[in-house]
Amino acid sequence: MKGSKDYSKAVRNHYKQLMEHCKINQERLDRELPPPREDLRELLAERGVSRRDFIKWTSIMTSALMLPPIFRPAVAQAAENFSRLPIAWLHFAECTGCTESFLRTSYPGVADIVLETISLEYHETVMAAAGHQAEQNLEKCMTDFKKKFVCVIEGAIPRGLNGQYLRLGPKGKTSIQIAKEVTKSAAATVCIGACACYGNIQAARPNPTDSAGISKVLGISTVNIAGCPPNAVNFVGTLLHYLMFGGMPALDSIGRPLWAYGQRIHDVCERRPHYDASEFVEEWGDEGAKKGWCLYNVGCKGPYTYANCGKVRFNDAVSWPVMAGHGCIGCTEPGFWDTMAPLEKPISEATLVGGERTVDNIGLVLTGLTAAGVAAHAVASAIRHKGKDEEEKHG
Ligand code: FSX
Ligand code: SF4
Ligand code: F3S
Repeated sequence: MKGSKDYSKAVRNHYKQLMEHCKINQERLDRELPPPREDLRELLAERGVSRRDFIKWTSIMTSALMLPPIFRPAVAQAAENFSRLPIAWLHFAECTGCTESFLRTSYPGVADIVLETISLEYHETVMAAAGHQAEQNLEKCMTDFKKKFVCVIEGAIPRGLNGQYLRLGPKGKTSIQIAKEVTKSAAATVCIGACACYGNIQAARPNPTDSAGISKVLGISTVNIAGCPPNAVNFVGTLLHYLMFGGMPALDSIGRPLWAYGQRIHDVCERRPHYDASEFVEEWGDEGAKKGWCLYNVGCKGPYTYANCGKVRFNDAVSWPVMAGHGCIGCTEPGFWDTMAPLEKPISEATLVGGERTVDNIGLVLTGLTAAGVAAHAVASAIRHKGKDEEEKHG
């Protein structure tokens, strides 16, 4: 009994301290950040989102961020402050699907509306400026908000030919040069999508341009919002955390926020009872497909993939790939074009290490590193990234 009382007291103290930390940070941001550009309450009302729906959303985000309900008002305040955080959003080698999926939803939910308020100092897809004027905007952001703005990157960096596969802007700088310059002045770097995180399709075999993700090319820590495209909720939640605590959330060994990527698709999938009962779809449109059976035999890679797609879903939580009837292709995992291929067939047992026979064992082999990383990094919150130079300087 005494042990459990001590435990409850320790938990209460922990959250009390965390709340203090949150208050201090939110007060600091109030002093440091520019005034809000948008009134979130007004915008929500215009879009027909009631106060009640907003409160419900803040409750969902609070629990998704693994915080107790007392943090709900702080989450609401962070959402209202979203338009105060300066962002420079860079585009490299990619399809722009991430931006499209974030900014052009037909039935926007609260997360999409919050995202609409984002203070984009520089964003090549949506800004009106072009050429020299656009470059000046970026330089101004880097000077005015030095170490205060967040650098968001979409797209991989081609390293081949000394970076010359991708030259951008009026001065024709390579993506390597631009990424180095901007990330150095930023408070943190957030990679949006599998391309910026891990190279994705640009880096798929035989990778003729020698493309890779930002962290690998620059040797810096990045927060990786993985997926092709990723879920807007995971991006918004990560920035809410930043606005509450002044740092990024705890990450797994490959830079993904644990609150969003800490669980395996297969373990929270609504088709899992059919997997356990050995009820599988064998071909598209068969009886099993009509009955919503497990998609493993038509290539679902849910057993090897870490993400919250089944929980938060897409398009205002309407659906997600497995619910829509196609298996997960593992788009939140590094190198999935190569490691998860063929995408509509199960991974051959011949490619497995140690001759494992069950899906769960296969999952453990393929995701072993990730799982080990989750444990090792659970406590290591990436508070403001440090560039390699800085790390070297401070030893
Ligand atoms: Fe990559 Fe995003 Fe996939 Fe596309 O920009 S993650 S190819 S959805 O658009 O970077
Ligand atoms: Fe769900 Fe895919 Fe796992 Fe089947 S294999 S239970 S469809 S995640
Ligand atoms: Fe990607 Fe699989 Fe989710 S394909 S979107 S990780 S269900």
